[in-house]
Amino acid sequence: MRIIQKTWGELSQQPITAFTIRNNYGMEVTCLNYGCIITKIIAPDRDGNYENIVLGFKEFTPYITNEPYFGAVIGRVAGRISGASFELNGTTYTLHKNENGNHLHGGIKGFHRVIWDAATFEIGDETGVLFSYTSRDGEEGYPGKVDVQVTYTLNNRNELTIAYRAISDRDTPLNLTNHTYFNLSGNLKRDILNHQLKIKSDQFLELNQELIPTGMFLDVTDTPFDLRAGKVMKEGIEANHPQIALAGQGYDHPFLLNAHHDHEIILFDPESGRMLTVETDETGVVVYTGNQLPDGVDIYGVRSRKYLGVCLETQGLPDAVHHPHFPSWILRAGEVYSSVTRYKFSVATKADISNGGRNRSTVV
Ligand code: G6D
Repeated sequence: MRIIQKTWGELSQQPITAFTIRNNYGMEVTCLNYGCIITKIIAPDRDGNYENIVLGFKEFTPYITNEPYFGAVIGRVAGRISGASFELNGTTYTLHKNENGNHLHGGIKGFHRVIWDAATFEIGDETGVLFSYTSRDGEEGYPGKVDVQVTYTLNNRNELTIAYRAISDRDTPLNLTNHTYFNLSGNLKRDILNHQLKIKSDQFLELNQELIPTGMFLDVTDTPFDLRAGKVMKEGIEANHPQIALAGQGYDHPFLLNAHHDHEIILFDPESGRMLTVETDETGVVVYTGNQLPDGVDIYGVRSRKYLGVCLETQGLPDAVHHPHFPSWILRAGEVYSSVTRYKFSVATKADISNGGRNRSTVV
């Protein structure tokens, strides 16, 4: 297991460093001290071919604005906050409006667009980077000074763990996620339409025209959102359903998870055999199938287009500050915010997703 770091760019006279963590079997994760952005994940297919399985840019400059939020940690609050304002402890706070008068993904200069301190570590067979950042009181309109830590850890079982930890000196909203787009075909040979996705979820959130939860939990039964037995993405994306249409003909929806750390989210590409199992302690996961990916942008030499990648953004339910019946993500002063999401990369030799990839194996 080893970690290599190199200067990959510069911003505001500060070096941007790329950290490449490589385990004993050839799997690699590359990430930046800017936005904690994951720029590459190199993982094997069923024939042992090690290829990149995430969307990103081949140089730093486009990451400075990063409209698609490729690979980034999102905060203070993932998702949209309706009207870019909320009330807390009798005070109304106004946030930066960066989409249709609403606040999206932490605002104009959210966590995806700041430079984090970084420290590498090797503990046993675990190697990683500890990113830390202090969000000042009033940043993007939020109350409180918040000390945030995000740790990326890779082990020799081809597992990438993202651990989030934060503490604030005042009550403040906090709902963190990672916005990596996965494409298990390898080097973006194909889009994700033939990927299969399985999620242990009986309910999803209805969205309004601005893609903000209405507050209604909808039963997935007999809808394209029933992913409990696994579904080919193309089947769901092409379904005739108002919520699929509203999101730009695809998924962009929060799912309420029935289970935690129990193979609750499985993404599988039958052609390459690559399987990604995501386990989390978070309440939900936003599935976004890249419906709004811009055309023609260079993504590692491939022209970007709809459905080139799928995001599995584990997080609290979006816009919870305006829905008292959603689990709250108000971080109380002095309390510790702690969340873990684990990404397990394997190959399914014979299985398909319906039996949860029980035949899966790691090429290690
Ligand atoms: C679009 O609605 C989607 C979001 O869910 C996504 O995070 C963003 O593009 C990158 O706004």
